[in-house]
Amino acid sequence: MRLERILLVNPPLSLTQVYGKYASGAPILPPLGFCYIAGVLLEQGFDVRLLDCAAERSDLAAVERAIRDFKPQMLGVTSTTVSFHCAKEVIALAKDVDPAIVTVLGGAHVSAVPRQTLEELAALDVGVYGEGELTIGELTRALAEGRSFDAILGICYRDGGRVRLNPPRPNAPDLDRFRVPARHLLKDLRLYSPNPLRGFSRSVSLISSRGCTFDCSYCDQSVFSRRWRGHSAGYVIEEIRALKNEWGFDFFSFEDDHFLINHARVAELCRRMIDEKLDIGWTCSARANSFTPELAALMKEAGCKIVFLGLESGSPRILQQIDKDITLAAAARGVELLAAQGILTYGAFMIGTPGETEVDTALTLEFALSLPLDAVSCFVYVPYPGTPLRELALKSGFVSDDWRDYSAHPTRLPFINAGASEERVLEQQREFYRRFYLRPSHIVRHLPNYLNRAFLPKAASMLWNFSLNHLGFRRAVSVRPFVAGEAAGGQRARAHT
Ligand code: B12
Repeated sequence: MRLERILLVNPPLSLTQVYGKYASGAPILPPLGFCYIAGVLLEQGFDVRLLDCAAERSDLAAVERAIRDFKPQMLGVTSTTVSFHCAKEVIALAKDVDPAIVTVLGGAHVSAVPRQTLEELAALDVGVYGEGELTIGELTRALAEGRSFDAILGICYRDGGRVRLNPPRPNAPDLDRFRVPARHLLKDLRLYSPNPLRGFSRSVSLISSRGCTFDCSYCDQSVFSRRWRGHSAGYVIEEIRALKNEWGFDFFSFEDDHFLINHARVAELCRRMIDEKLDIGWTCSARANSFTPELAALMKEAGCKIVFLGLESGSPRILQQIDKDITLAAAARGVELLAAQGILTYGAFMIGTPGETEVDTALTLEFALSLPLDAVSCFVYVPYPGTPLRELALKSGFVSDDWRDYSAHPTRLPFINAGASEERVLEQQREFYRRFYLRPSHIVRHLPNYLNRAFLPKAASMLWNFSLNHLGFRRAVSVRPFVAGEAAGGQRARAHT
């Protein structure tokens, strides 16, 4: 076929759909994986357009306009499980507008359940599962040359009336071979909001490594597997330098699952940031027991301001059940060590896991209150497909088969333990936030951050929403509508590490 124009669409998913009533403090980040894919396609010489509906606040009508104006021969869509229902709409729409468009879906959801995804979505021609760069290159070449797809690793596709699942593609051993993501295709990098701290003006996200070697059973590693690969320090420094010099970014958010897997690499990166006087701020996610005092001190000197820690639970029994491979004492030591260095800590917790009792949940709140954490998230457990813990969830209670229930802060829980009540779990979540954030000591300590001029409007909106959610006004007021053109973002909220 003649393959010249490729439209890439990140589906229209609003922050409210992802974060429910906690949307006002939630971040919008660039779809980096998609930008890597776009980079490969540009390098191959295709005319590529990228529509990030989530950030641009575009709806299906905008997707339809883009298809009619640009007339792509291929539509690429990215999706997690949370955005899968929107991806379905985009793909079905594209086929309605032009049945000849080849539709391709990549990302976390199709990577976890490739065959099921094609079976659920008749308008989808090809699912790319796992790392996408090499696969999309081969797929486009096969399409352009009219070759069959049967030798392309890492895809699931329709062959006549049958769905075929080809074997997985091994991850590329050398990450540095990939070009930096084609962020320039995004409409406006200012639409994205990893929040800069006081003293910084513009922030941006980047990935310095892929995969994680730990076995946390709630975590979906379908894309990159439980193997780890890192970019070299030189590659990362060059990416930072370009983002700083060409775009003016001064705050960098490393979105790696676990930034500290290879200490030598992090130490080299930090030393180069210091020696080359990059003068930047940055943040990363890591396991709480992965720091040494020396490394934390070096990170601080290199500009590290916040570390996100997936602490998950205060119940030793639950920690063991989710294969977190950490003790409470070790987790606490990590938080204290970072706090002693003056690095802010953000702890992500999770409640409502399979078999969890009220005592376990109470232990989690107590643990959070006992630590010198600067901010927290309390997520309700979601049984993402492809995760080992989902198997236990299926045996322990109700598991929703409607993907629309799978969001960061669901209002209709996708998993409820047998005998537990949805209302009670959500009440425990509200209590968690109330007890953590309304402590006078916490408010006093963080007052200077809330008085930061750049953060003030956001803090006001978060405070307003917090009052609605936690002081009982919510029933009188509907959830904030999704307003086109509205600026969004704020403090980070996630539970990956
Ligand atoms: C950064 C991040 C975020 C950011 C922003 C995400 C974004 N805009 O991309 C924030 C903090 C906002 C976020 C929010 C959430 N996240 Co998140 N996030 C991540 C994280 C840590 C990195 C994403 C990334 O940039 N990866 C690097 C790139 C290179 O990988 P990639 O995006 O997967 O893309 C590759 C392939 O998937 C493929 N590909 C992707 N799209 C396409 C499209 C085509 C056409 C093709 C051919 C290929 C292709 O090729 C790419 C290059 O190899 C991942 C974990 C991870 N390591 O990926 C979790 C992850 C994606 N998040 C996850 C979750 C659960 C969430 C939340 C629900 C979490 C929460 N509790 O808050 C929300 C929902 C957000 C949403 N809109 O769906 C899960 C998804 C699981 C699932 N089955 O859906 C992951 C996998 C974490 C985990 N291990 O469980 N997240």
